[in-house]
This record gives sequence, C-alpha cells and structure tokens, in this order.
Amino acid sequence: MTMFLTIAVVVLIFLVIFQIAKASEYVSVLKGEDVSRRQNNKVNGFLMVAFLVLGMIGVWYCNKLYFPKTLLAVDSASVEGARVDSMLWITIAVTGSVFLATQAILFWFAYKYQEKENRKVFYFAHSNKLEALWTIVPAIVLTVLVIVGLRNWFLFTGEPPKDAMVVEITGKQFGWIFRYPGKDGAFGKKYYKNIDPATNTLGMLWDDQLGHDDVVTEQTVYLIKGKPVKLIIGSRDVIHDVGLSHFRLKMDAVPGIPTTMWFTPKYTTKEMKELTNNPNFVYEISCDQMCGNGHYSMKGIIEVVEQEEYDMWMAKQKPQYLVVFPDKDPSNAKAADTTKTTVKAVDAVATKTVAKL
Ligand SMILES: [Cu+2]
Repeated sequence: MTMFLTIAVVVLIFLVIFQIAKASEYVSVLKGEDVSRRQNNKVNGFLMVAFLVLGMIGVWYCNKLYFPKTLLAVDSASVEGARVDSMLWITIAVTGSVFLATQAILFWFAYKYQEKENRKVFYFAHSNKLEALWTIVPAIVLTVLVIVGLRNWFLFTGEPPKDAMVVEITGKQFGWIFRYPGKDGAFGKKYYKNIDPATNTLGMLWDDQLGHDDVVTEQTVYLIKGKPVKLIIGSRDVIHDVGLSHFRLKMDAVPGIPTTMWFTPKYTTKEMKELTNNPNFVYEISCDQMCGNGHYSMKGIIEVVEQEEYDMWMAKQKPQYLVVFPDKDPSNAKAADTTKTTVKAVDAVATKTVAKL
C-alpha cells in the first residue's frame, strides 16, 4: 500500500511539474520572448543568492550540530597528534576561506550581472597576469602545506626518543597480537612457517634466546602515560592498518614489510573517561584497511596507565616461551621441588608410624 502511494505521489508531482512548464511556455509566447527571458533571469538571480545564503546557514548549522560528535572535539591523546590537528586546522582555514570567497563571488555575480537592457557584454579572453597569479599563489601555499606534512611524517616514522618503549603489533584476520621485548629489550626471531594458531601465533623461533622473555598478548595492549612508544607493525596474512584515531595516527600493517611509528600518550584511559565525559571510553585500535568479512569487528584496545600500574601488570605476565614450555619455568621447577619435599616428608612420617606400629 505504502509502495503504491509513493509511486502515485511521484507520478503526480511529475505531472504537476510538466503542466507548470507547459503553462509557462504558453505565457512566454504571449508576453514575447525577450520580456519573459529577462523575468526568468531575475528570478534565477534571486534564487542564486537565496541558495548561497541558505547553503551557508546550512553549513554553519550542521557544523554546530555535529562538531561535538567528531574526534576533534576532544584534544589529541598524544603529544605528537597535536601536530596533525594543527595541520588539519590550517588546511581547513586555507581551503575554507578560498571556498567561501569563490562561492560568494560565483553566486553574487550571477545575480549582479544578469541581463539588463542597456548593459553590454564585456568579453574577457585572457590575462597573463591573472594566470600567473592563480597558478603561483596556490602552488606556494600547497608546497608549504606538503613540506609541513612531510616534516611531521618523518618525525612520526623516524627514530623515537632514546627512552621510548617498543611494542610489536601484528594484524591478523581478524584481530591484533602484541609482543613486548621483555627485560633484554630485544625481540626474538620469528618465521612465518612456524605459525601455529594454538601455541605459536607469531611463529617465534624457540631456539632464539632473545625471544625467551618476550611477552605476547592479544586484543589489549598496555602503554604508559608520558612515555614515548615505538610500534613495530606487521601482518600475518593480508594488509591491515593500525588506526589510532584518538592519537591522530595510523599506519599500514603489511605482511613481510615491517612499518613503524611512534607517539607519546598524553592521557591515561581513566583521564580520557573524564575528558570525554564517557565512563565507557576506551582507546580503540581500528583496522583502517578493508581486509575481509570480519574487518568491521577487528578492534583492539589500548590501556594507557601510569608507570607503576604498568609495572604491576607486566610483573604478572608470563613470557610466551614459558607458557609453551612450562617445564622450563623456574617457578614451576620450584613448585615441583616443593611437591617432592612434601612427598618425602609424608613418606618419613608414614615410615615412622609404621615403625611405631
Ligand atoms: Cu584488517
């Protein structure tokens, strides 16, 4: 029924427009072509100005309505991200003012220079001066924007400060695996043919000593407030992308080609909950590259905490090597020793009891 009504309404509207067009055609024939054209021009000129004013009000209104919902409403959560924000604002200021000026001139001229009886058309074919002006000025402005962008790119992807921590992040269909280098500060080697979904998600080579203290976690990564962190990014299957919108950074995760970027978290997760007025706030890692049918759900979480909390958390983590080979774990060996001693003690008591009997 609704379908039928919709079709009927569309057909009716079409018929009405068609009839109006036909009627105005007859009217113009009656009035004379010149007069009716001038009148049409007047109406069109007025509509152009109305469109300009209404359009600008619409832009302002949408901005007012939706800006608080954008990420820009909250400060960048990384020190370096502030540079991305300032680049964005400068670009919006430059392109926005050009947009406003050109659109205002375009629609205003359509109204102001409409056909009039005593007005002669001024033919203006070419001006070298103007050509040079509107080629050179945008070229200089864009070059400056690109240079600023490149400088920031080299900063984010270059060497981090010396005190930076390093975390490896590996994308897979559909999730994230994190690896911390442990006390030695170095990652053990890995080889993709060693990957085993159950016991060796990264394909680590177990005979590499450097990897014996590497801690591997999934889905949630812990970072420290105020401490620069370098991410070494990779992928296990297809191209993914580490999207860190709150930190204003992102970087492709490419199988076989490690990429890097570094940043300094500025607020803990707890502080962000207050800043955003959202008790459920989490720093999200989104996959920013279409990577398969589970792409939408490929979400990781970053917990930014203070150094002490991080140390406490890290102390509880077991290196992956010891998870896979529990018999190599000294704390397990001790536990085994204790069991042995207990058994011996029980034996001794039993022997004594037997002897008494
Ligand atoms: Cu992905």
